Amino acid sequence: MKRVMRHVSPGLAIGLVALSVALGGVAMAGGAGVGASKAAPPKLIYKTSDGQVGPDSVNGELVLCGKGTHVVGGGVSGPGANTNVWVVSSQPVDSGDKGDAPDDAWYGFVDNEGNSDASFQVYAVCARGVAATP
Ligand SMILES: [Ca+2]
Repeated sequence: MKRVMRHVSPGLAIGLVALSVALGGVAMAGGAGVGASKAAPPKLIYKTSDGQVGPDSVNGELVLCGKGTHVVGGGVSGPGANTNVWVVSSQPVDSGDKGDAPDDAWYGFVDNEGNSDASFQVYAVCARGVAATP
């Protein structure tokens, strides 16, 4: 598998979430114009899942957004001091809702090349009140 990021710090993971939320806000704001309805702003819901990965192993965590919501951002946070854990994948995915758009969950996958157990967290920022486009 191809490595996407190296040594992800909690600050970077939070930054990725913030960027995703910001971009989502731009996309939502771009849809509003003259004559747009005064619908309530989307409600953001933050979800996390804790994972463990053993030495010389890989593991992933899936965070589901839930019915009636869409994923608008997410990220992975690893052990900051453990430089042997790599984020392999951090992405929105489809997880069995209607349709196959990758819009209802966030998946994070890590590779531990060290010789001790490590923990990681996967975050999903979900929104109610937004429509997904294919
Ligand atoms: Ca989906």
